[in-house]
Amino acid sequence: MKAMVVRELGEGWVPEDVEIADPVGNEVRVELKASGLCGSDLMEMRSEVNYPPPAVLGHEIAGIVTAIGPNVTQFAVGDHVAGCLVQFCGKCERCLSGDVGLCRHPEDTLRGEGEAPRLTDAEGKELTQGMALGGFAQESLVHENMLVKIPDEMPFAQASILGCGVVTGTGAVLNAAKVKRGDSIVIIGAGGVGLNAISGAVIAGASQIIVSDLNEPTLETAKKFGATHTINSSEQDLVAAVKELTGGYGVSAVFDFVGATPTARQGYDMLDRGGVLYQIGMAGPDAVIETHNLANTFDRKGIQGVFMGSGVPKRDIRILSDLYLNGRLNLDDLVSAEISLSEINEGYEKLKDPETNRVVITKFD
Ligand code: CXF
Ligand code: ZN
Repeated sequence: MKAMVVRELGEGWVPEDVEIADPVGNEVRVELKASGLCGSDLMEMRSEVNYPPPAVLGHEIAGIVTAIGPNVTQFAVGDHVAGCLVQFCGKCERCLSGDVGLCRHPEDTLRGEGEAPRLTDAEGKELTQGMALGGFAQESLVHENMLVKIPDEMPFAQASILGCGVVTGTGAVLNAAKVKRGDSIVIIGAGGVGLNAISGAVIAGASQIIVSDLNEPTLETAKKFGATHTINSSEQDLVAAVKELTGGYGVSAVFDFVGATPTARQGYDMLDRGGVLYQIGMAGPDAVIETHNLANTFDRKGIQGVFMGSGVPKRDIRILSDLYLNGRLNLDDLVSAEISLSEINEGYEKLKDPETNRVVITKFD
């Protein structure tokens, strides 16, 4: 099959002929119909920490099941599926209590030492499968725990983005913070992930959905998704503006999709008593803020990290598909461009434009 491979760190993607194995155990082979370009793959392309080259990256996938391993119970050939990078065993105490994102044995979704690799290059050498999905290719071989059946009516491009940006943004609001009707919240950063937090807040019935960003076109898109107030933080003092909009109190939840020290600081400082700052954006080890004991105790303020929406992707992706099909979740405006597999490098260039939310591969020839 054709795949776009990262051969050298930071050198982008090159087309190659790649061998994909037949499914064993609980593996499912999927003919890809859509694969989204996420910022994390760009980060991984430049870093050898998690998925050293040569590697097939790509982790926002949707497609059709073409083969199943002998132990697969949840899928049949012909099923339409979407993927999610959360790896979970389904058997440990964390999984059994529903917190699959904190699974004790995520490696159970991979092939073991000594087993033939899932992906090999033309010389028979192993290729790293990015995030256990390897979506920048014509096909993907995935553990069934990382797939969700989606309705046949669900368009593949929209389905592919559910498993990363959409579960992450909506899940922060609906799973982690459990925003309620009437709440006042702030979303910092309204890119392809933050926009989904706006959708989540609309679904939850929040009264004030205050969105801050540095880009005017992004703030216009935020309004389209349901922001009730927008603040350009390059022009205004964000904390003062939020306090003014909330009668001086501040908000019960702030969702920081940037995660840098200045946004975390602002986020914490605009919390109402009892409020929580949810950190979703990953800004690296230098992003640190100081909090004070009396604010955390007397004022009951806090900080909570959120990863991949802190939910159950298999449940959440189904719910999100239904919401989309019933006209209650805007995915169409997230898909800013559809490209072919060979255009990944250009696709990432396009993503730099603040008016581009998500770019999705939908042509695989
Ligand atoms: C990522 C964030 C960085 C670690 C891997 C998962 N989430 C989505 O792209
Ligand atoms: Zn992603």
